[in-house]
Amino acid sequence: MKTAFVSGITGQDGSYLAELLLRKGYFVVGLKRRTSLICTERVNNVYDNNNFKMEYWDLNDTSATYRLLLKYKPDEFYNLAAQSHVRVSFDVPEDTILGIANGTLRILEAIRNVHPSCYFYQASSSEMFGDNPNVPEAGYNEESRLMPASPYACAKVLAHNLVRNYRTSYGLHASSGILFNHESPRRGETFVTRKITLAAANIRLGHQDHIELGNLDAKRDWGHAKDYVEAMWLMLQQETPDDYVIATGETHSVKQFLDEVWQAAELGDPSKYLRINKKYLRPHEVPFLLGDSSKARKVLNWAPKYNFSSLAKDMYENDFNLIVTQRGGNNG
Ligand code: NDP
Ligand code: GDR
Repeated sequence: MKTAFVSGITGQDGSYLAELLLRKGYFVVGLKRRTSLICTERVNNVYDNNNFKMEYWDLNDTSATYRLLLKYKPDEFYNLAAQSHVRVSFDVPEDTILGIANGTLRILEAIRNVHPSCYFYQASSSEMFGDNPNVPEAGYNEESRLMPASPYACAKVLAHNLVRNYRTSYGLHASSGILFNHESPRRGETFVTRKITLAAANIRLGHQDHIELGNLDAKRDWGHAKDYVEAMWLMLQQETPDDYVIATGETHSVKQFLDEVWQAAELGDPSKYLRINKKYLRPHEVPFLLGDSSKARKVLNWAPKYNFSSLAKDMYENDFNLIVTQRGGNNG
């Protein structure tokens, strides 16, 4: 039985990845930082599984990293932990950069020193491409120029380069998945897609009367997290470590996502419910992201099952059912 470490276990991707690995017969060790409130809701499905164990750990804790590597000697380490909110990274740049960049370095050093046979996955991000004015026609690929536009993206670039460096310098099996935006019913509530699906469900059920958003023109290549964790696993099943872009190859604006969800909710014209609030604008925006995942499709034989519409529908329907269960509805 293989053992896998998943950092960021309480997050969107960590929870889907844990479920996938358990289905594949792994023993999964979820690495969780201490929080004042219990926030294990996303892993409720796996918590009591005999092949699942939660351990306290933090990106900033060197001794815990060494101790746990020596205790379990995992076959695979998926590093998903991060302060992952781009706008918030402008408010807490040091925390974001120390966690993502130093934290990744800390894991790579520990693997190199005490358990070099462990395969390593790094959660790199499409945000690394930033505000490059010259987007390739087919979208960004593994060789595209990185022009990070936030403290978060700068940290991800450093971590991404460290992974490549440890791979070439020390022969570690270390791969980076350059994942474009991926969403799901488990997406954090302050990311724009989930904010929109939650608002639509609350408005439909009479619990809310408007939604406040920032920049509606930004375009993103949005996929489903369930499809994307499959790609993470595939990367660590390859003989040779490498970097891969994971994306759908379609881009849509925030406004288009809003329209799609409003249509699913049968709420009519979204502008009747919309207020623009400057507090959601960023000091520096990434206006356009589109990914070219042809390498992953060819080498990993990976392809997404969800598209833009089925993603929006899945998220809206889940939020509608969630709110009916939690709060009931006045007109649903
Ligand atoms: P989430 O924000 O949902 O989850 C982040 C996880 O990291 C949470 O479990 C969080 O714990 C944990 N974490 C944060 N800080 C620390 C710390 N100092 N020590 C230990 N754990 C910590 O992110 P996603 O699941 O969406 O993303 C997973 C990874 O993929 C992240 O690294 C993200 O940057 C990256 N990524 C995400 C993309 C996306 O579209 N979702 C696209 C590309 C990359 P807690 O629950 O306590 O906050
Ligand atoms: P992003 O996701 O920054 O792409 O990072 P987010 O959903 O936060 O923003 C997407 C776009 O929507 C615009 N926007 C708003 N965003 C938020 N959060 N709230 C709003 O009210 C709002 N209104 C408009 C933003 O300006 C932006 O252009 C996500 C994270 O998961 C990262 O960790 C990951 O690396 C990248 O995706 C790929």
